[in-house]
Amino acid sequence: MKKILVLNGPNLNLLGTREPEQYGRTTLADVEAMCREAGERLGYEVECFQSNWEGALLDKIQEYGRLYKEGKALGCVFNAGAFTHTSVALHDCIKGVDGLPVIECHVSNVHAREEFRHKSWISPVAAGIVIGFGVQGYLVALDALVRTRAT
Ligand code: CA2
Repeated sequence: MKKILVLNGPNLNLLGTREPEQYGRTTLADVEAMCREAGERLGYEVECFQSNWEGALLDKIQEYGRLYKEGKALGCVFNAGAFTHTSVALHDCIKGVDGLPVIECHVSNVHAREEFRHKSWISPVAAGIVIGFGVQGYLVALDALVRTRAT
């Protein structure tokens, strides 16, 4: 069974615990369970990983770049959190893994928020973008990945 990575960046471990008006009340554990279930229904093994450390996110994307080349992974759904707006390293990494489809996902509509959230270093190297549908966006992104990339 091919793998799909659901990757979450800084502070997303706090999902559902604070700022419910912005991010809702669903916890990251709930989101991860929803993604695993949806993946299974679609015929994929979903691996979920969250880190507050940029380097750990880079390592995980590189690992999936290798799995993708070996035909063992389909792609990645990635909410890079605030690193979205700052990280040239994540941009370079996604570009560098050469082919691994990465769907950028955001819980909130970043374009309806502060101007510093309008810039994304991930968007130019993403296969697609899902923004502003709350935590349901992760499922939309998974579905889109499978619909467009399944072989
Ligand atoms: O809307 C999104 O998914 C974001 O990626 C969430 C990030 C934010 O920096 C991005 O601009 C948009 C924030 C991660 C969640 O941070 C929380 C902080 C407190 C309580 C709950 C979540």
